[in-house]
Amino acid sequence: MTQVRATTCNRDCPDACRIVATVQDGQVIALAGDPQHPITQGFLCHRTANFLTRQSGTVRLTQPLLRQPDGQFAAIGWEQALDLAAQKLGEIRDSSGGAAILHYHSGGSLGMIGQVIDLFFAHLGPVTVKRGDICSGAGDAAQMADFGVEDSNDVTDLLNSKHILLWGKNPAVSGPHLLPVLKRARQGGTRVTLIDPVFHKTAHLCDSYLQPRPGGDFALAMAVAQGLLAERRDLAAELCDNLEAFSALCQSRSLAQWCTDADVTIEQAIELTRQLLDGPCAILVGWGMGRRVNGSGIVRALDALSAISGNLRVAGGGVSFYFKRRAAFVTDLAGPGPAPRTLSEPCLGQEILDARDPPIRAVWVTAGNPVAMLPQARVVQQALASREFVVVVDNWLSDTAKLAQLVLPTTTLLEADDIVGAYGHGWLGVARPVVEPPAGVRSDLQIIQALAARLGLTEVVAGSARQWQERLLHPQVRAAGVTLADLEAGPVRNPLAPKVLFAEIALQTPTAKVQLLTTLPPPTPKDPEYPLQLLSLSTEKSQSSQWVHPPTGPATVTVHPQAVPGLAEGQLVRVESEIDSLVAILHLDPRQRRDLALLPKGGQLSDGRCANALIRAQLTDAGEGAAYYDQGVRIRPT
Ligand SMILES: Nc1nc2c(c(=O)[nH]1)N[C@H]1C(S)=C(S)[C@@H](COP(=O)(O)OP(=O)(O)OC[C@H]3O[C@@H](n4cnc5c(=O)[nH]c(N)nc54)[C@H](O)[C@@H]3O)O[C@H]1N2
Ligand SMILES: Nc1nc2c(c(=O)[nH]1)N[C@H]1C(S)=C(S)[C@@H](COP(=O)(O)OP(=O)(O)OC[C@H]3O[C@@H](n4cnc5c(=O)[nH]c(N)nc54)[C@H](O)[C@@H]3O)O[C@H]1N2
Ligand SMILES: [Mo]
Repeated sequence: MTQVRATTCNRDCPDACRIVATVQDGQVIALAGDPQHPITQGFLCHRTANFLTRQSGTVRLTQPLLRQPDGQFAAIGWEQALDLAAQKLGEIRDSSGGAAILHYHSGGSLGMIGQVIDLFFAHLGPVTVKRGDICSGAGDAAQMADFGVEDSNDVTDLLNSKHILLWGKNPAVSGPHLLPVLKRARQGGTRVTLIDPVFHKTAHLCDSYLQPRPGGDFALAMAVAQGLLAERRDLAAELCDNLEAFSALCQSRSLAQWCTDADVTIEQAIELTRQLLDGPCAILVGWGMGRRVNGSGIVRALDALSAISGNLRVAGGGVSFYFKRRAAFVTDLAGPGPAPRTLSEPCLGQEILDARDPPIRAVWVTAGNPVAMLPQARVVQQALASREFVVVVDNWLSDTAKLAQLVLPTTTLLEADDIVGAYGHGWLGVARPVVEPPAGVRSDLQIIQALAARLGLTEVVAGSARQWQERLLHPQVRAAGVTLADLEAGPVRNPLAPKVLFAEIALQTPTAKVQLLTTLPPPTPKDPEYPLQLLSLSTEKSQSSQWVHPPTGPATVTVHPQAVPGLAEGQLVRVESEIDSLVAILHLDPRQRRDLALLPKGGQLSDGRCANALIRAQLTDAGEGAAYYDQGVRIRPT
């Protein structure tokens, strides 16, 4: 018998789509996007449309695995696995304290029930956790500093824009459900401009395209701000603090100098100024741009452009970086106290190695593949491989799972029972299993509850998935008339989400004014030995390290032909950084800048495709992010 069942995608993606699955005899046979969902609009991205390769493919884990004395994994039963985990964690906590256990929780699932896992570890210890945010830390810090609140105008408000600046953003790959909105806006006469050092697919649906130097956006913003201040100074004074210091910063170089620094023409900067003055003009800030040593400074500069041009509080304007995906949910499940210690996420490998009194003895990894995805992959690998007890809860044998003592197989996005918000729009959804997980697979909640039962913490995490969903739906959302049953019936827009952010909500800074930045961020690092900047960016073929088809053979490195004189398309090359190198297939693309080398994000170390093996752990200027994209490399023949 064939049935159609709906769920919400829980991946780390701005779109949080509603998926319609066709199920036959307990197997999912087809996946599609829900045509009724206002954002999903009936289509799925490549990686989710093709998820069945992972759902029932050979990568899928269906039994707990325990490392044996000979170094190999052997399948074991759940009772044995959980007894061992409870015994080891209990023993380490009792003898060395909770600080000796690190719980690393990343973005494999954005379901809100993930908080219950954190709650368990808070009661077990509290234990050591990460601090900082490799994904959006720099931009989050920027928006919090400037506005005291981080949220966006409704996506459909873009239909009110006269101009849209896609600033360092590639929605065609990283969040394709923005594209229908952009297309509709263009049909209504909106002009869309892309500002991105990398030429990519999204450029094809824009009216104009600027290709600044990577990290040159700060200089470009200063050039634009000069023109805006000349026109809108009085308005800026009303809305913003620090106007004098900000103007002095903008005037510290000439227009020509800023443009040279950004590697754009003066005409291009003037055209952007014109668009911001000819509002409403929306700035959509990509997440990628913040992953630089000046990333937070760049986002602050873009915030300033929106504010001083008068676009911040108006329909069709705004400077959107993030939608408050957790706003409809309870996020303060109280543990018994703060973490005894935090480790910086961008530097996690070294921080684990350096931790003392107590050292990190055990690591529990939830929904993350830190070996492949954190900077300095080999150090992360070495740090984890040298711990006494590493447990990875995942549904495939990732680079990180490969070095664990114990691997616990868990559910996929098609088996999730959870509640989800989105960071690219304001709609909420529930994830309901469209099929039962295979025998031998347990959800994160089941795993943590079974562990809690062995460690005397049953009560702390008790409750079915649905009970937790009820508990986690925010009382204010209920007060606004939205229930869990409503979410189960179909997508619901978060009733608390603003349509035009600062027209409805006051700025949350101490003076209720925009805090303009007053200092220059650090310069982009340059090393003449490694002249190409490595950008390892999202690809439609994978979600971080979760590839549709696990790739084999060398990765492809893309560069401008003149960046590698004498080297030919398709030849094998060595991509070298100051810390490591990898072999790749050369692809020449004359549309790219001459100072860039592009690798896909998400390659695994064990496949020889991991960009993070080359990337030194460096912090962003604020927010404790990872400056993934400020790594110099060079390319040599093999
Ligand atoms: N298919 C797919 N989709 C994904 C993901 C994936 O791995 N695969 N990952 C998900 C995750 S984890 C996240 S956080 C989101 C967002 O994922 P991101 O990959 O951060 O996506 P974008 O926000 O589009 O930002 C990337 C863009 O920033 C640009 N950029 C980099 N440096 C600069 C710079 O100095 N200046 C300017 N102007 N631009 C710059 C890059 O060229 C790129 O086009 O997407 C999610 N969606
Ligand atoms: N070089 C480079 N590195 C980057 C980036 C980059 O652009 N370039 N981007 C960075 C960004 S933006 C991010 S957000 C991070 C992402 O880094 P990670 O969050 O580590 O990304 P994934 O590789 O997707 O790992 C998530 C894991 O969770 C598993 N998983 C899926 N569902 C579940 C579940 O329900 N339960 C459990 N327990 N596990 C589950 C998946 O199988 C997967 O192995 O990577 C960062 N790393
Ligand atoms: Mo991310």
